[in-house]
Amino acid sequence: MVHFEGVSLKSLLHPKPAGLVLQYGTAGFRTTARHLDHVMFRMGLLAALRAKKTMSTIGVMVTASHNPEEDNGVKLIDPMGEMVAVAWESYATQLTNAEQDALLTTLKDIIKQEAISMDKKAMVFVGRDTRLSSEDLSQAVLDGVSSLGDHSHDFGLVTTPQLHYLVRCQNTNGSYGNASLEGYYQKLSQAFVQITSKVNAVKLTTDQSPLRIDGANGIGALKMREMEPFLQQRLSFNLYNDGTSGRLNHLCGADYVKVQQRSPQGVEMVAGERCCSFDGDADRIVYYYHNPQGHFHLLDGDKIATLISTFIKELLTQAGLNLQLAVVQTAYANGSSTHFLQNNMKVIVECVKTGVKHLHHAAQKFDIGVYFEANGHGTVVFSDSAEEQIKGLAADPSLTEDRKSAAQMLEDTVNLVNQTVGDAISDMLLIEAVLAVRGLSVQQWDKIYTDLPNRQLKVKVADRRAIDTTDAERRATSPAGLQEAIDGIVGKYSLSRSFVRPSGTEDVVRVYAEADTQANADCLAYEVSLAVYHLAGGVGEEPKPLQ
Ligand code: G16
Repeated sequence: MVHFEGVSLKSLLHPKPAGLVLQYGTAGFRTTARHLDHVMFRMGLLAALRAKKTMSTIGVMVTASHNPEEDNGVKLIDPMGEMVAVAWESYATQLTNAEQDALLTTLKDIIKQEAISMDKKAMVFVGRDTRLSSEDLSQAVLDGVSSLGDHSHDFGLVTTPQLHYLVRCQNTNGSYGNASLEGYYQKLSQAFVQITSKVNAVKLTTDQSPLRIDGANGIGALKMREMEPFLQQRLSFNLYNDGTSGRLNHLCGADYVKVQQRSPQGVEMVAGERCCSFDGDADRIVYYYHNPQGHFHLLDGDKIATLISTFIKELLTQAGLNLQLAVVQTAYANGSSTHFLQNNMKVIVECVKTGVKHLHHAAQKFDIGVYFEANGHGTVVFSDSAEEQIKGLAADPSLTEDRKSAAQMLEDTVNLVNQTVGDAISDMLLIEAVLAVRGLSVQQWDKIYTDLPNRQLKVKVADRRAIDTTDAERRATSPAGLQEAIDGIVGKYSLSRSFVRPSGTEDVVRVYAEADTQANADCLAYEVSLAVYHLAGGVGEEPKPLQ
């Protein structure tokens, strides 16, 4: 029996600021941490309901990922480790925005609509990032779960993808791995050691310098330190921005490096040597290096998707496995990457809306779906049948050495990948393994294709919901006249493309532009920003041309 009066009483300890309305965004709720206590309590309630409904363990991660330190947020994790089902996002919004006196009615409505049996106890896994506000906020989640009489396990400081992994392990009786951090480190390290142990024979030609890892002053560096002993010295790396001094995501981290197109502060750059940056909760990664002239070169999610899908495609051919491989991107994917994947690699490419939840589901339609957002958020998903075929082949004693070694490397790749969600640590290990096996330096990887110059900007508007989009966010349907204005501006530049969309994690409109030269991409982005500012209710200073 649930004592709803108890829920009501406990909720008074996590009061909702009257009138505050929040929207479930690209990856959950995200705003200033001051406004999130009631949201966390209520997400604890919702996670418990979801756990009862699915009769599985559900995850709640307290993080605002790439946002500044003063923000926070929450991501809900479904039984197989994926983002919570879209249908439940509206329940999350209803529950979050219900005024205090309507909370119980809203809760009971959800229970009724979903026909949830309240008899059985549920289990919720909770994790948090390193933000100062995260400890109290995760306590609010735990309060929400316990107020319904349900159980929780607090994993404390974890990366977002680690919590996704733990949830999946728990719900698959260990067949995906052991539901512990040690299990995570062991699974990934073992696969990495297996793949790279074959490398000496293949002749290692990749640059021998240690990998420089920028931890964004977040959780990633902490977890790399924990993982280091498991890697058996197969990966030489140095950690920077490890959270011991600088501010989270400030002038560092994957988002800063990608958007600013420059190396982070605090990382010692040596020409030709490879570096990578995680974001605040370690679910994104980008690589980069400086050339001998000191110019910055970025290898973003598109380059990562190309490297990984080429590797898998070659292994499939070598193993003689006929599996359908596809790459899923968003509108932010550089035009050159899409062109290369479709025309040179001849793989299926799909474009979907921003948000890993969209990419993940699109990728699941194929035997092997490689999905990456340009910002470095992505992974690979293998269908059950693909996994079975790979495992079966790897164990087939009648195979030639060549086919057997390809099948075994595919099997190790399956184990190295965190299939639940984009994972900076798992992606990094896979990239390092591919570079080692293929004997590629970061410069050789970079040369696979040349990015079109591009620029991303943000515009502040009174209400970002004024912008609506269609065609996987590539065209704006409102406000009136905006798309026509963008078309007119784009028409003035060569090899150009631009789109705008409301961010689901920050209170801004995002502008993306690409063109034949950096100067043109910058002008295009500026002109489109100006159109957004004037047609969509810009606030504050008018956008200025880039220097
Ligand atoms: C989240 C999502 C990503 C998305 C990013 C930016 O990343 O998980 O899929 O690309 O936000 O979204 P938006 O452009 O809507 O602000 P993270 O790493 O911040 O959780």
